[in-house]
Amino acid sequence: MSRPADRLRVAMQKSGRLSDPARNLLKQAGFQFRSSDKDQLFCYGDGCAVDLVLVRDDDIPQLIAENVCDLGIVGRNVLQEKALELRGTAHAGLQELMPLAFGGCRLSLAVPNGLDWRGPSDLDGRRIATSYPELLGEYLQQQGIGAEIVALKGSVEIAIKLGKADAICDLVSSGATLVANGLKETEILLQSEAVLACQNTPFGDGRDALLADFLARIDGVMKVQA
Ligand code: PRT
Ligand code: ZN
Repeated sequence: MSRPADRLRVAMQKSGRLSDPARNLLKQAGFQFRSSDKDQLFCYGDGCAVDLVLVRDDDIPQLIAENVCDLGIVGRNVLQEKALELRGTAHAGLQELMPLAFGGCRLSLAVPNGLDWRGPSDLDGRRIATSYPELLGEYLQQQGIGAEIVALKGSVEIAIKLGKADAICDLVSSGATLVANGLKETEILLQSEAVLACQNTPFGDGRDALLADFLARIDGVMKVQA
């Protein structure tokens, strides 16, 4: 896709927890869209210079890092995990522009209910299953804990029952999933919510003014809701 400098391309989740609130936010900010194809993966701005790309949330940071999209609406958990993964590469430089006050959750450590928890150092020499190996790795390093990270794409909460891990590091919102799996939350690594993400350098073309207008409109909606 060629990149016109007079339009902003925003990546957001196609379907999932963040899709409806993200769409509502853009609607309230006065942006309207029409789909270009039956899969509705690309939506053109209707009377505005903002277009949407609808993808899996995990792909959003990379699309921004590679300049395929200018902005993204994504969980801080996904953004920070990818930013750590891209550290030191040609695609480093992702940043959070604005928290959006929906999609709230936390990335936490959890252990079996029966385990007597004294503190993070209890994890020394243990195996921890997670879909966030970078964030967990950084935490373990900061805490000086030598634990093995078992990276899993999903179903992290059953890793202990399956004998693959002694603890997990996963997203928690109500805590019901932990309770259902006989686990207790012990440490919070990251408080997360949906955020606006972009690169940490100006575009250097017409998109800088479009971004300023976009942010002002989103900020206006956030202030009304606060
Ligand atoms: O298909 P795609 O890859 O786009 O979607 P996805 O399935 O990866 O993501 P999705 O829609 O589940 O979540 C998108 C984002 O929503 C996450 O990256 C978080 O930023 C945010 N979010 C908020 C959550 C939760 N709350 C949440 N509770 N994401 C996941 N969960 C899961 C958690 O992983 C665990 O399995 O819900 C379970 C725990 O919930 P409780 O309420 O039982 O504690
Ligand atoms: Zn995902």
